[in-house]
Amino acid sequence: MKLERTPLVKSLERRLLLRGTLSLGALTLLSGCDFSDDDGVHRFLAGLSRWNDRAQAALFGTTLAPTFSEAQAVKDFRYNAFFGPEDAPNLTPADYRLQLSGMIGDKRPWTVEQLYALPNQQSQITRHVCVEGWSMIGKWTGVPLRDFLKRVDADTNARYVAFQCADGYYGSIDMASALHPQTIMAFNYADETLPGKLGFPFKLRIPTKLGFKNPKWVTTMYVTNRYPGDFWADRGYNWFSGL
Ligand SMILES: Nc1nc2c(c(=O)[nH]1)N[C@H]1C(S)=C(S)[C@@H](COP(=O)(O)O)O[C@H]1N2
Ligand SMILES: [Mo]
Repeated sequence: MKLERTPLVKSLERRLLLRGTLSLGALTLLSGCDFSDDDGVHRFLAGLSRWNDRAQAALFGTTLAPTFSEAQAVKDFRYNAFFGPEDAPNLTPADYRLQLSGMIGDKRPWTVEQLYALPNQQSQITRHVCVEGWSMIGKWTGVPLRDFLKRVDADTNARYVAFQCADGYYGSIDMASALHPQTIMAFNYADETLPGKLGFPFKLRIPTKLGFKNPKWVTTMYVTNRYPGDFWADRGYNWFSGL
């Protein structure tokens, strides 16, 4: 098949390559669509948008988690961890430091005060879904992880961003999920400082993923190309667990 390299074809191919997923040639084989002209590409895109959002996410990485109104958010959010609330870590600002390691240019540790002073903090009212069979809508506020990664000069071409927590929990996400606009380091819940049981001084809030992919009490963040492991994925759950 001959590929006409029209601007539309070029832009689609660029997106596919950026996502590191498929070449247009491979997509042609998979979809059976003819991309030899703009008409073919348009037909494919129209079919795709009728098909499902997940496929678009794979292609364009722009799937947003649904958002809700203030009235739908609960004030007292449910606690969950692999232990009871009485054993939840109680991190104190005087002693806390967020440690950075791996493929990060500026590895200076962060105090709570420095984290909480970060600019461009954003609120989201989203649904947290736990695999154990409950979900809840809440309001979290914090800084986009992608802002923070840029600020500390993280290598955003690396594959993973990983987290270690004060309770021994650990997790990791792919770089595309880390750079997603709704992935935030959440410092507040319901307009108040994040309470101890919900992860003080911060939790990763990733509304495009299941609850267990939202680590609380984060003490170390690192960037790596080597699979870092993940508490629940290492116990049989799907590692990606998201949109
Ligand atoms: N450090 C840490 N983070 C964690 C967990 C945990 O046990 N330890 N549990 C995960 C799971 S399974 C869920 S559902 C959510 C619960 O967050 P919540 O207490 O804010 O509801 O935290 C996630 N993050
Ligand atoms: Mo969960």
